[in-house]
Amino acid sequence: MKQFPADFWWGAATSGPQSEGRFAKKHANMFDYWYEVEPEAFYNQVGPDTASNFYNSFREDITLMKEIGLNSVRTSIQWTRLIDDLETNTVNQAAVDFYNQVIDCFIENGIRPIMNLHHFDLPVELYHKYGGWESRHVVDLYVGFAEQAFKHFGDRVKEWTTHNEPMVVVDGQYLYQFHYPKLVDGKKAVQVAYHLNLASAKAIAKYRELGLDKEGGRIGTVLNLTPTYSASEAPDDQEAARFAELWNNKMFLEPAIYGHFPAELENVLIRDKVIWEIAPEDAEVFKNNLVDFLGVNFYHPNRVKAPDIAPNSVGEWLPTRYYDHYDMPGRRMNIDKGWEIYPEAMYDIAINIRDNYKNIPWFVSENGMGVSREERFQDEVGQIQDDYRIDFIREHLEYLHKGIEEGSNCFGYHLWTPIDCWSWTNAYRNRYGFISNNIHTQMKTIKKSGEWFRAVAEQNGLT
Ligand code: BGP
Repeated sequence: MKQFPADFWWGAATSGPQSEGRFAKKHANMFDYWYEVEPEAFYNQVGPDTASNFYNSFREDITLMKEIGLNSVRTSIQWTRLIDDLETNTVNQAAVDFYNQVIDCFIENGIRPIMNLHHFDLPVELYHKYGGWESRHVVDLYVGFAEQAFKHFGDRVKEWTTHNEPMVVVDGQYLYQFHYPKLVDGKKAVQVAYHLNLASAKAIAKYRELGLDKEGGRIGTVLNLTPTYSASEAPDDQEAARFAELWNNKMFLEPAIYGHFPAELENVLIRDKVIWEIAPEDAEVFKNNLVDFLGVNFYHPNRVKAPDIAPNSVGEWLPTRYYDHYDMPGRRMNIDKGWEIYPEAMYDIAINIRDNYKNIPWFVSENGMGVSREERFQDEVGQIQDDYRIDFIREHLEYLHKGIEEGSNCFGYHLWTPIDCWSWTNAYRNRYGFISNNIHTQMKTIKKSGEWFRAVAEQNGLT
């Protein structure tokens, strides 16, 4: 038996925009809007309007989550739902009532609610008016939203996270065109990365100003800590990996945990004339507002090699002038999603945090396997026999366990996701849940992995 630490979080994660549906929501977020103007950008033209209907079915959904043994669940509070006036940050009473009921329902069912504040769901008005995260003003508006969330729900929600995968906003919106508005603008990308970091630090400051940390509350952030592996030992590949690690991971990790940006990264950005604009007081804000804990989303490793082009041979500044992706021959793949499967990385992450990031308390805030057309794995009574998911989770937990045994301070594991939910442009193509969701009938059924996970949670370990 591989035993996990006492009080280990066995859970799953979702987000407001991916589960609730747009019901009774006053504002549109970036995705709501994008779907309105370009529905064909979404798989099968399925948008976020219904999602998994959590707004209407949260009681039944939470009962199912309890049934599969989850002791903790992360979701997010939607800025576009909670706030009525985006400039003055007045709250919407129906939203306050809704989130109160959700939080109370989780607690009544013995599930610890972890609330995130921003999961790619900026109000689109703030993009159109100010350029969204390009603007310092939007940082302050976000802190105002965070303050309202803390004030209304901080008495019962004891763990908060400021962002989910902020790097995806930088990549998707400003570099690689997979999220609206699909820009390619390195300079803006750099500024947005800075502001997202600043927003996190300022929200943490607000949390502490309200004294919620003194009432047993903790605040952190969720990063997609995708470890970088170099294609070879050759110096130019090693150099590429070094920059990829700085750009993709350390740009968010170091401010969160050390209160400043990596000097090496700043030097490159200065040299390339794309360095962010700052205000003199920011350094203190970063220094004084470190995270209490870290959430780590891990799906696949990032393998890189030296780029084919010379860094100075291209016009527009893009971080990929310093590295290229590398498809390792013989790698194990989840073909449906197109991601490499590499559970060993779980151990590497654990040791990296132990040795380089103060051994800060952390949890796996997302891990999972997206599989399409899962109906093909239904048995005669209609239950999805997702043995591949069980194997996937087990292997990742084994490597995580090894890291914990060697002293890494990990306190939980959350699968993406409790109930199959809507996922950005992929909509419902890839299913990740312990519980399946028929999007035509909204009928929800526990998969084999849900039953398996319940046993793991009960035993607090793997047999
Ligand atoms: C993560 C996001 C989640 C979820 C997941 C699966 O990066 O934090 O919100 O979407 O990826 O992604 P997809 O459905 O695109 O396979």
